[in-house]
Amino acid sequence: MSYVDEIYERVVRENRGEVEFHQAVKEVLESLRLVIESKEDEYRKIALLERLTEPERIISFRVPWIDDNGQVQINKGYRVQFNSAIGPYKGGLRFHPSVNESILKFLGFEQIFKNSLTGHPIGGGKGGSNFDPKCKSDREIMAFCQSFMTELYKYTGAAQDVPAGDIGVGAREIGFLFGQYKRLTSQYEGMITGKGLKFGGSLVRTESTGYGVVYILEEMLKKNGKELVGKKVVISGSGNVAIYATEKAQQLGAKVIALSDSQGYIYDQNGINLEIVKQIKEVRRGTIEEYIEAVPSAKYTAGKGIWSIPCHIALPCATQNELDLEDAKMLRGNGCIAVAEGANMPCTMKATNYFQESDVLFMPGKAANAGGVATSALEMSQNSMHLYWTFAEVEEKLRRIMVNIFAKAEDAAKRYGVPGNYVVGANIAGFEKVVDAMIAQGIV
Ligand code: NDP
Ligand code: 2IT
Repeated sequence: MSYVDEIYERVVRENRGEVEFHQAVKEVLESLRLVIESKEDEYRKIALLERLTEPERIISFRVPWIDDNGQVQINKGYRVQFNSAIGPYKGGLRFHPSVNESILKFLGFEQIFKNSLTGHPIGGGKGGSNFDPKCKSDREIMAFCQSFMTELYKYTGAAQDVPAGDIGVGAREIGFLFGQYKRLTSQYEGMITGKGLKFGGSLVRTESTGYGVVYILEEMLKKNGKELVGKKVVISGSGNVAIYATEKAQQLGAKVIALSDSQGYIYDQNGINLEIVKQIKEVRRGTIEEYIEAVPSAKYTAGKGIWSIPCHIALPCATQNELDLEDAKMLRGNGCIAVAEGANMPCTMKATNYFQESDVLFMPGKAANAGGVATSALEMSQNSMHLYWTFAEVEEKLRRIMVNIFAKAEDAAKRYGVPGNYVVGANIAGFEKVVDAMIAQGIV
């Protein structure tokens, strides 16, 4: 049996029921097959893939907190420290009821290669809790964050593990988490990113993931003789990534006609009014349905179905496995020419394969959404130098990083004889650096 198949079977056997983790490993290993088969004996001898697919450490802990009724609540907290070959563990924290070890292992595994692609010295990690921040008061959020950090601080630090936001974790939560870390350690250091601008945060970090998605999309279109101007874009989600992908797409001349949330989606044929969405989602923490109160000509539909809206470009920016084969066929049938994944693993493997087989330009999440963590790395640099760059400086660095990631993915795909396959290209380019570092550091 080939080394790739053997390792996939081992991962399934030893991580029972962890379907998201299996899926992420399969997607990466399948696209690395060519590289791995060329060095199979060498890699087998040093158990390279066994080590790469086993987290260095998983921390799991109890998070007790008291709600506004005086009732004690208990949640599960985790940090998956997956791989530190090229730098301290780096990756977000997700607060969502669905969070479990499988989801955090898939995210941590993806993060290794994504972080490598950015060109910055950051390893891969991810963490979070099954805590649901929806409908909680600010005091409840603070109580939860303080309790969560009271365990997590033992394992984090600027040179050790640097968390950030993800689903359900934004500026408010990062502020509370940072405040508690400082209180427990008496250290004012860049141990978390996405901080407020008045206490160590970087300009552009809020916008960076969404902006980065559109920068790399634009580069992919350009290199394939197409352009973004005038294109109709459908974006799923209406959180941090979706909002700033919308903003940059609009700035660059595209027309965003639909957004969604976990309850349903809106279609506005005149183009989304983003200020209204920001008011609803960033200020009031409401639902996307409220958009039609402000824009009665727009249409709201409850439930799934956003991918049935005809568009030229689709940007899934909500969550994993939100776009399946049927959705992919519908998009292609309606004239979609390009897809870039703002979320982590939003397209199922069948959908991804379908896009590639039917010549829809496809940029995978680990390249397309790497602008967020790349800007986190810029925040870490600014923190350690005790200085701040301007908005324009950080944005230009982000743009260049995204163009560079495109070039790396394009180059690796060409080197391995699959030009235009940015899934294979991004995985190989991310993998090569991590593997060289792991080999150089011996058996650890
Ligand atoms: P937010 O919490 O800001 O927004 C998430 C959005 O997706 C919301 O609109 C939410 O709806 C919707 N959503 C969440 N879960 C589900 C679900 N199970 N089904 C349907 N819709 C859902 O998160 P982000 O924007 O930060 O993250 C979105 C994606 O981008 C995630 O996959 C994340 O891992 C990825 N990502 C984030 C980065 C960042 O810097 N923030 C960086 C790189 C990737 P509702 O409002 O109803 O909850
Ligand atoms: O998935 C991701 O890359 C993130 N949620 C951002 C991680 C980070 O450390 O900025």
